[in-house]
Amino acid sequence: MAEQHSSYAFATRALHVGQDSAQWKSRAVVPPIVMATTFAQFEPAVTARFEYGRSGNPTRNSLELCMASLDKAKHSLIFSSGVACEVNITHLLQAGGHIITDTQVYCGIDRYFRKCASKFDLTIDYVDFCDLNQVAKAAESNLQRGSKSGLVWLESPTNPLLKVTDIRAVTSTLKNINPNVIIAIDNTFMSPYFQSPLELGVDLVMTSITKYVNGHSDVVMGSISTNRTELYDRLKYLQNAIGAVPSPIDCFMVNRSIKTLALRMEKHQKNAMAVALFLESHPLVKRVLYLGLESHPQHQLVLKQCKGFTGMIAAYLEGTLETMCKFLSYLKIFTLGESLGAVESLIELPAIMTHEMMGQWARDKIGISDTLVRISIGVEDVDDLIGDLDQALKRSQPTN
Ligand code: P1T
Repeated sequence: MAEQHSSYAFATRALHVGQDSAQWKSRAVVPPIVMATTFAQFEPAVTARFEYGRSGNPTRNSLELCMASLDKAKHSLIFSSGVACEVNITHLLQAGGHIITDTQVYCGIDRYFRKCASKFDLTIDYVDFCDLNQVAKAAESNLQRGSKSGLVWLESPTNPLLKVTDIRAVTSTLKNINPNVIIAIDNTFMSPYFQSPLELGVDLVMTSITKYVNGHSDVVMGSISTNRTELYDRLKYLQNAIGAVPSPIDCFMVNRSIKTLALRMEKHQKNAMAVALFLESHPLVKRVLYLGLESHPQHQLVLKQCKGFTGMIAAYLEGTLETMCKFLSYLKIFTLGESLGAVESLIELPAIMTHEMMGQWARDKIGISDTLVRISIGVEDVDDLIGDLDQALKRSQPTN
């Protein structure tokens, strides 16, 4: 399938776009792993297509075409991690530039903004993207500073508390105030299967491919998709200049995984819905956050702007940090570990694992307490998952 935006549906595009066997002399049905770091030129500066592995690679190109199609974008670039995408996007700014992001932005993204980008005299405003007045105020202060090309970094839903931004409302508020502002969104939790932010006014969609898109806990990678060719050209230049490119083997792995993205996302969601309902009715669970539950504060917004609820759950349990540690140690199927979006179910305690680096004060401010667990629901048999959670909850009670 040569064209990126065929009339075919998601699952068909995931299987075929960029994977066309006619592009290879061998007519290989699977994109080959092209390990060459350099490509022979016909004469000086006359190439078949690729010249050097940092600036482009055939195995990577297959994935870029596929990811662009799934994100409904003209262009996509694949990087060596999700964070590498953030670094390259931040390099679109001039020194002295201005970033607006959410108070709940994933701390691994915020670490680069706060600890590294700030060294280049970039300032960061934290707002609650659910409050359009705050958004407008930050955009105006960005303009007053003379910063014409500020960057806005959205994340919806957020990691780990699943706060949802009204993407259309925020992008139109921002663009009305400053049409030059660059709006990027972290689409990692939804994947292109459940959310298409380019249709909602966003300029750049970043995805940590490490999570759902690869989905097998064996590749670290990221992508940026866009319909704005001038931003794509600048990012392609930056990618080559900065050098954070993935290996062809990793691209091969994701070319393979992406074919089952639709299947996996459906199963993640189905399992997660059942687990969320189980947890919500469990006496030892104080509160469950899941996009598919009517009790989620932004469930209606999710129905409006997303195509599904994904596989991520956050839950506040009864007890203390000690109870949580016991509960986690009793689980048999769930793997205690960082990361998410994998075929195997993962569970973690953000306060002392993924979000420890935020510090207690910042965690308390947004509600990441010691008794919050984050669960990434995999594609196992759901009765086994529920049974495992049930036995571990019962055993971890203080009376036992
Ligand atoms: O790990 P990397 O591919 O660089 O992606 C970073 C990243 C970006 N955005 C979101 C929403 C993320 O969750 C992550 C990575 N997160 C974890 C490793 C985690 O356990 O939350």
